Amino acid sequence: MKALDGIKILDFTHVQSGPTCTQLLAWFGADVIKVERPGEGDATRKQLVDVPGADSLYFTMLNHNKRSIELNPKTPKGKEILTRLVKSCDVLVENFAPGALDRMGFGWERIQELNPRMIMASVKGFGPGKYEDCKVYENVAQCAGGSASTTGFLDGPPLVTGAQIGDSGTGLHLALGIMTALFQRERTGRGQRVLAPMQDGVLNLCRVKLRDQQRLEKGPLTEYSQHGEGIPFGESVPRAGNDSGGGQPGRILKCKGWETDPNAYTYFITQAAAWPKVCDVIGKPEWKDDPDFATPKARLTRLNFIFETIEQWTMTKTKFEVMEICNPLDIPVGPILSMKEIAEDEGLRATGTIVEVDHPTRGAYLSVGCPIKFSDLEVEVKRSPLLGEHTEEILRDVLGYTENEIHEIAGSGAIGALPKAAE
Ligand code: CAO
Repeated sequence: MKALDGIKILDFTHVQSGPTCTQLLAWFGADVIKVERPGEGDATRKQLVDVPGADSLYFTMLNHNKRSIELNPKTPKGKEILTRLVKSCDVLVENFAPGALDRMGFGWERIQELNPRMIMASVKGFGPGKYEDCKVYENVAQCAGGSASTTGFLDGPPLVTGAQIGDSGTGLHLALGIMTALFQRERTGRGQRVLAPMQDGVLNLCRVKLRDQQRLEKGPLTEYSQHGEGIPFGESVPRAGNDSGGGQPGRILKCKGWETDPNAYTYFITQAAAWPKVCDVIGKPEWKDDPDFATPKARLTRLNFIFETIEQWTMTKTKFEVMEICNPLDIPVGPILSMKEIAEDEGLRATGTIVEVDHPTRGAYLSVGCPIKFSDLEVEVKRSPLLGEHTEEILRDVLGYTENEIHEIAGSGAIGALPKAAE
């Protein structure tokens, strides 16, 4: 028994934002039917290819546990099939460019007519307004949502982050919106539209920076290191390097081996409660009673000097030794883990967050499993579908077409050639 058993998702998503959302729903037990353009499929199948002829990791890592149907809803027969799918599914999820679904003849009004219980969930780059018609990718969302202007160093240009907060972040927002709409439908019997604009999702994740924007209007942001360096603030929240975003000062510090290992660093937080232990560990017990260092307020103007001194200590230890020494003392630190270290991490493998998945054309590959853990819901990560692998099965078992009708459909151009059975 899975939480979303019996829920059918008509998955019109592609690239990253939408597929992350429907992958989560599939992990929670929904039957996710991914509709793909005949002969081509989701463009990511052929992007960043590492094994010639096989679906790319970009595709496989975002489309686990789904079924794939090849379908062109722009043909008359394709429209008939899509109409039947809309009538038999609970949620339609899409992240096409604005207007694409309307051009197919399946806008919100038509969907409601066909199935008033349907939830229609969309990712778009922007919400209603002057940019609503724009096509948007990850980095555009990071820039328009306030992330890039607040990421990077004070003396450098805006930076985008490696975490896909615009795509995967918005996919998460949309999944929460869908679950909420499903819950509401239990009470009202009605479906509704759910929209997760990428700009809004990124801004939601940058909430603390809008907090700081308003604080800045009242005076300098004293916890930002530029304050201690005597650099005046401008009108907007500045880029703050690796400063901690909260009230507990923190920095990334070099560890043993940093000269050759680009990831021999630790994040080190000087949480007020742990300060006396920090002083002992780094060999500065006298700082505990020194008025220049004893209080958080006194430390604020000396953060650069304090962290330089702590770094003299961290440079004598590996990032893992820093963790082993500081953790028992409740000093919050964290090693900078490389993707190689994460891929090999036994703990993440044991919890199923890193999983090895087998695939008929590409062989075994690593993926990120479900990052949310439940006590009463087991998530099994199954490989992504081959293009059109389930076309016949869906036409027959979900929509009730007969074998003869399926062969007729195959000749109509609505589904392309009938796929071979997959392993
Ligand atoms: N059969 C036939 N046609 C299909 C089809 C199918 N199964 N699936 C899609 N198409 C058609 C669409 O109808 C559309 O045609 P028209 O423009 O003629 O109406 C066409 O394919 C292209 O769709 P698109 O504009 O969505 O795709 P794109 O590659 O040009 O743009 C993207 C990609 C991501 C920029 C755009 O979809 C977008 O802005 N989406 C919303 C924001 C978003 O999700 N961005 C994140 C992207 S990364 O996660």
